[in-house]
Amino acid sequence: MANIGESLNRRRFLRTAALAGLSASVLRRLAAAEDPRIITLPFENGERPLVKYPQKRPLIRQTTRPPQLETPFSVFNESVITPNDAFFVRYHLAPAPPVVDLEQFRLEVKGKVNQPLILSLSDLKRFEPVEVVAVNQCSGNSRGFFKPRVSGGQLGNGAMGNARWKGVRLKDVLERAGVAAGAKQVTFNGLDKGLLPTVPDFVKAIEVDQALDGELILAYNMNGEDLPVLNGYPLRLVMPGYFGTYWVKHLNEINVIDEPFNGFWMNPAYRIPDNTCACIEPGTTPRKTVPIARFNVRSFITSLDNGAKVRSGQTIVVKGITFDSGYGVNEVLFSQDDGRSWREAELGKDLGRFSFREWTIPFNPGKAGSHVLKVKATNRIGQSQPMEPLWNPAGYMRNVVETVNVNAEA
Ligand SMILES: Nc1nc2c(c(=O)[nH]1)N[C@H]1C(S)=C(S)[C@@H](COP(=O)(O)O)O[C@H]1N2
Ligand SMILES: [Mo]
Repeated sequence: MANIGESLNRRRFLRTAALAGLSASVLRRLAAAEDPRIITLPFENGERPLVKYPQKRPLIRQTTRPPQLETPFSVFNESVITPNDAFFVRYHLAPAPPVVDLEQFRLEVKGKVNQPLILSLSDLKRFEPVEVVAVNQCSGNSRGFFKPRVSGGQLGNGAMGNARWKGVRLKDVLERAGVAAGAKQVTFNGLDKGLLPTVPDFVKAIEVDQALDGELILAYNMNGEDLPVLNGYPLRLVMPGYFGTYWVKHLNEINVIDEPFNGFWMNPAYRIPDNTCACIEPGTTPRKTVPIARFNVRSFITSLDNGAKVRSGQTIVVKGITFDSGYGVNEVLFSQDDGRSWREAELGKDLGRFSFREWTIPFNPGKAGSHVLKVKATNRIGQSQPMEPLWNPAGYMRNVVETVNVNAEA
């Protein structure tokens, strides 16, 4: 069944690509290969085929047009840095990814600047290079767990990844252009476009102050390699600590503007209830919304799957990951009795405040039977995770204390 569906989707993809006038070599480069395996995400209708795209290992297929791929959760147990070939992929507009010819590629910096710029990738590489290890996470990561369910991609926990990004400071480029007095926001646009002119182009906006804070990077390199095609080749915005929606891929246009930008992908899309929990009573509508912004705190057990078997009376080391928006997680608590008592886990190597951080703790289940494990992180400003899931209509920002059930056997 999966194979038939896959080849149908592939044919449709090829037809779309042909419509968009893509060359045969590009088609070969972007075509997805079938994979007979099915992964079942742990919620209703969670069956997903694995699919292999160029530069990627088999990943969980969420959609085909445009390609949207989720990272199998086991990858997060293998390394704190997510390999490029396992990194998730999110697009809004089909056909994607756009075809990029590096010779022709230019980044334009325009609008309310003293000196508009048109930069090739080699021009950009002459700015001072900088690196940051940072988590990219989709706003809708874990949406499939929402109850009541909400519309949008029914994602498991694999729409996130942690990479070492290298590029140049957005601040340095904007200062070369010279931000004019009265500038308020900066918008970012990539090369991808919808097939029909009625589809709103994917453009994101941030405040000028933020654009100039020195932390945002125009990245051309990911984990020591050129960006994979599906992760934004040749250039993307990296906005550490902020949800992936701002991390515009195939970035070719930066526009400085003097009034608030109100495009579709800032309003009505990608908004959260305007309160500290970004949550409302399930099934209701928020009175006021604001654009989604920084990550909340999350932590996961990665070394044990739900339903795993362990040996009674035997001590093992349980391992996981945690992250926040850059304040830094300074406490990870672990419970093996369904949250009645907690012990502090040991934090692993610090790769920087925007990175995943590993944690470990010895665990002895004691007697045979089922045991409910939980993990809860807190950051330096006291932000933590709720014991019960919070709800909002777009299915964003899930960060409930995660639970893993294990069975101890003699
Ligand atoms: N050009 C472009 N950039 C984009 C998007 C897009 O649709 N087009 N989606 C955004 C969203 S919502 C997310 S979560 C991240 C995902 O990054 P990734 O595909 O490299 O994992 O890309 C962002 N940048
Ligand atoms: Mo996203």
